[in-house]
Amino acid sequence: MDIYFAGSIRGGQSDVALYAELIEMLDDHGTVLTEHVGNETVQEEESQAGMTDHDIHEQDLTWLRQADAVVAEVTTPSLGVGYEIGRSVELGTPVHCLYRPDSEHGLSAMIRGSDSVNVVEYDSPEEVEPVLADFLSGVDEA
Ligand code: 6IA
Repeated sequence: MDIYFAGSIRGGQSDVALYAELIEMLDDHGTVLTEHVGNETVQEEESQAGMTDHDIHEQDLTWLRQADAVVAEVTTPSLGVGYEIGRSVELGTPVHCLYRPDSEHGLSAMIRGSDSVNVVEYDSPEEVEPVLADFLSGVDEA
């Protein structure tokens, strides 16, 4: 199963270590297409590789079309993550959003209010592991 993990990059990388933990967890259930989201130096690496914003957008859309499931950590607000969630909904890909309610940022009504998006509130990665396992086994059986 191909899993697209979405997490903030230019929106702010203060949760990057948590993204890396979640990606490691998701690796047990399939192939994570977007492991770079958990890498603190992604911005330097991709500009060194000569990738333009257009290249990044096209590559990410190719992966979104390929993905069987999308998991988005939405606690740090990110335009890119919101856009990816919207595109996934249009593609009909199942989406789980993970949100930590103790955050200083409220969750957008466009995410919490969408019938096509599941929002899971959690405090620690250990707590969310069984929820992700359930979600992904449901996708696998569909
Ligand atoms: O608006 P944001 O940057 O916070 O959007 C983050 C989301 O957009 C992530 O879930 C990624 O899937 C996608 N994304 C944004 N930037 C990149 C990127 N490199 N590489 C791959 N996916 C990305 C940025 C490097 C650039 C500064 C040269």
